Amino acid sequence: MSEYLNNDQAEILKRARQLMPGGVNSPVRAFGAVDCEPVIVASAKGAYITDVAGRRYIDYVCSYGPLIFGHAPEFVVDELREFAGRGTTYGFTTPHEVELAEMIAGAYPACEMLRMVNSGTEATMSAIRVARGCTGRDKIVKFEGCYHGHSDSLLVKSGSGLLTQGVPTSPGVVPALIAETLVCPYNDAAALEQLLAANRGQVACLIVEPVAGNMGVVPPAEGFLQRVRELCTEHGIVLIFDEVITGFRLDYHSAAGVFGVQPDMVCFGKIIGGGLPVGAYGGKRELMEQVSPLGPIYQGGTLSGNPLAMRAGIAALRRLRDEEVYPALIENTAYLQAGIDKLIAKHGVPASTSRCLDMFCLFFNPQPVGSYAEVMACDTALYRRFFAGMLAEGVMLAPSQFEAWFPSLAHTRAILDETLAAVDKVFAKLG
Ligand code: HOZ
Repeated sequence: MSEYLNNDQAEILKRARQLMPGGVNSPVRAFGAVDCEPVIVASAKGAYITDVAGRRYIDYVCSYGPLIFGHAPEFVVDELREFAGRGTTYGFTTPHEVELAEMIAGAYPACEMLRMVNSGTEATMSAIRVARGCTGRDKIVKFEGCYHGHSDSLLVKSGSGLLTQGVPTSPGVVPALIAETLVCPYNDAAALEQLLAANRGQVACLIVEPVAGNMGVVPPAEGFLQRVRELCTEHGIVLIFDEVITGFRLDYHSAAGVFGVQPDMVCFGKIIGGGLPVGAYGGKRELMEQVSPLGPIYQGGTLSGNPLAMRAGIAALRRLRDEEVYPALIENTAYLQAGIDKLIAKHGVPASTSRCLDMFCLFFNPQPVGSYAEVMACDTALYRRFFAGMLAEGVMLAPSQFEAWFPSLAHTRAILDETLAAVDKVFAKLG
C-alpha cells in the first residue's frame, strides 16, 4: 500500500471495489497505469484538491479541462446556490438553456442550431447520427488516438482511457459497426486523401479533435485542418469538430476560431457547463433541422439542458468573455512549459513538451511528438515513476501519460514555481 494511503482511504477503496468495476466510475481513475492506489478526493478549491486523509495536492487534472478558473470559483458556486432552490430538474424547457445556447451560437459561427445533452459522449454519438441520417451514408472517419467518448462507433483505435488500458478498440462493439469506422493517422492529410478516394460516396462524416487532447497534446500540423476541410467539402462529408476539450478552452471562439476553419457540426462538453455535466452538439441549420421533432432523426433526454448545469455554464462563459482570461491562461501554461523545458535540459531527461495555447503535455519521448506513432513511443514506465514522484511531492497529474495537463487561472506564479521545484526534485531521481 502506498504511503499516502491511510486506513480511511483503504476502507473506501475496499467498498468501492466491491461495487464498481475497478472501484471507479471511469477507468483512468483506478490509477492502474501508474501502479499507485487511487486518490480519493474529499474536496477541491482553486488550484488544489484535498483527499479524504486531508492531504492537499496542486491539481493539473482539473477535471480534464473545464476548470479554467480553478475548482469551485465563487461566481459559479453563487450561481448554483441562487438557482438550486428553484428546482434541480424539470423535464421542461427553461430560459437558461436558451441563454446558454445563444452564447454558444454567438461565439461559434458554424453552430447555427444546437441541442444540449449531458456529456461529450452523448454529443458526439448524436452528431454522427445526424450526419448519417442526413447523408444516407454509413461510414465515418476518425483519427487514430483521438477519443470521442465511448459510443460504439467511436470506440475504435481510440485515445484516452483506451490507450491507457492498452485496448484501443473495445470488445463489445459489433464487428459490423467497427467496419463502418475508418481510421486514419492524425496529422496525415495524404493518408486521408487516399482513404476518402477509396471510399468515395460512402462516408457520412469525419470527426476530429482539432487539437488532439486525448493522447497527450498533439497540435494539428500546419495546414492539416484546412486540408481536412477541403477534402470534406469535396466529398460531401459532414465535418465534425469534437471541441469537448478545446471548445471555449483554447479561446472564446474555440479551435475553429483559432485555426480559422469552420466545421459543419461541432460537439462541446464539460467546459460549457462550467464543470457540471453537460454536452451539446450543433451545426449548420439544414443539418440540425433534421433532428426530432423538426425532422426524423431522434435524440432526446430528460436531464438535457439541466437548469443548474446551464446556470454554471452561463456563469463560466460570461467570465470567459473577459479579454484578460485567455492571455493569462496561456501565459501560465507557457511559463510551466518553459520551466519544464529548462529542467529537461538540466537533468538530461529523455522527454519533450508539447503545448497548444493553454493545453500542455510532458511526453517521455525525447523527440518532439506530432503523431500517434510518436505518442506510442513514449516511455510509460518512466512516466509512472515521474507520476509517483510528483504525487509524493504533492502535485496531482493525470494518472496516464496519454492525458493533457490543465493549468488554471488559480495556478498562481507561486504555485507554478512550487510545481517546477517538485519537477526539479523528481527529475533528479529519475536518472
Ligand atoms: N481523456 C478523458 C477526458 N477527455 C479522461 C477522463 C475520463 O475518461 O474519465
